[in-house]
Amino acid sequence: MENRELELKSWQLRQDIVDIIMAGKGGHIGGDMSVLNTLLVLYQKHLRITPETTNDPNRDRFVLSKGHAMEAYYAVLADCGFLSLEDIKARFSQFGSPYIGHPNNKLNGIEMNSGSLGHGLPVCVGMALAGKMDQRDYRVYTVMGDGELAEGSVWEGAMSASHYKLDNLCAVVDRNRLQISGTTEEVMTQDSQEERWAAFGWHVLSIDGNSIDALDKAFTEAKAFKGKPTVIIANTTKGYGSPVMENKAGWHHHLPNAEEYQQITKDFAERKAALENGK
Ligand SMILES: Cc1ncc(C[n+]2csc(CCOP(=O)(O)OP(=O)(O)O)c2C)c(N)n1
Ligand SMILES: [Mg+2]
Repeated sequence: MENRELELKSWQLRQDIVDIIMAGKGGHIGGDMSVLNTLLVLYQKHLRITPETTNDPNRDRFVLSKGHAMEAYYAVLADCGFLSLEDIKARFSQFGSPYIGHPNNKLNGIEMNSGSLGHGLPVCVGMALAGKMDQRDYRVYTVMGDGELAEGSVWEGAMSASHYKLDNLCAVVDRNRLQISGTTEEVMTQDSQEERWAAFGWHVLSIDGNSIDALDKAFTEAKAFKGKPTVIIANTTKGYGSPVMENKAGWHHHLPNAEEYQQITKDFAERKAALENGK
């Protein structure tokens, strides 16, 4: 699929995310919006996995380490045919439903349960190392939040990945500069993530993480780079897509009211129309 088509699709998927959240009466809307384009580009253009190959030992592996962004992951999995959007909307967050607010590996296409932050990268290091030992050519991807990087286990994983020269591993940091209770710089200083990952022996790419073209290029570069794992620092906007929610810590987890819902829907439709009109 061409990147321009993906741009258009992303506005539809943003609406799907908001509709899932409305149906379930709440969700992690801010981090869904910042990570959506990363998931979309990965699933549509780079990850070698289909709904029919989720148990194939040669499949690429993906772990959403910032598991709270599940509504964005549902929208992408449904778009790629792993799950049914209608079914998700009908049962999201209901008692006994498999469609919970974090990744559930009983669902087709979900590699690992997550939600407790700090676990995705260490597990992916194991998967990538196993791939090398078994001489398989699959690749392993994970996406972390920037607040998540306060977890010590992330850095244990980071140092093992470079020690074992896991160039089949690519981590993305959703650098939206907010976490649950404020800015990352207030809660736990982070700058510069680029320097920190380089010091841990990683190949570092720092990009505009809202841009589909930039994400596509970065995943291509990561694949070609040999000898070190790659981290993509995706500089994003929490709540991306509507000023109602952009860069607002209070929208980390939120249920839009009727007025907010209308405005967000209108903003998405306008952004999509502007793209279609070539603006
Ligand atoms: C181990 C652990 N501690 C605390 C939480 C609660 N929690 C859920 S989301 C979140 C903030 C995460 O911020 P960030 O990683 O920046 O995510 P994003 O901004 O992308 O939503 C926290 C603290 C958790 N899920 N796991
Ligand atoms: Mg964040």
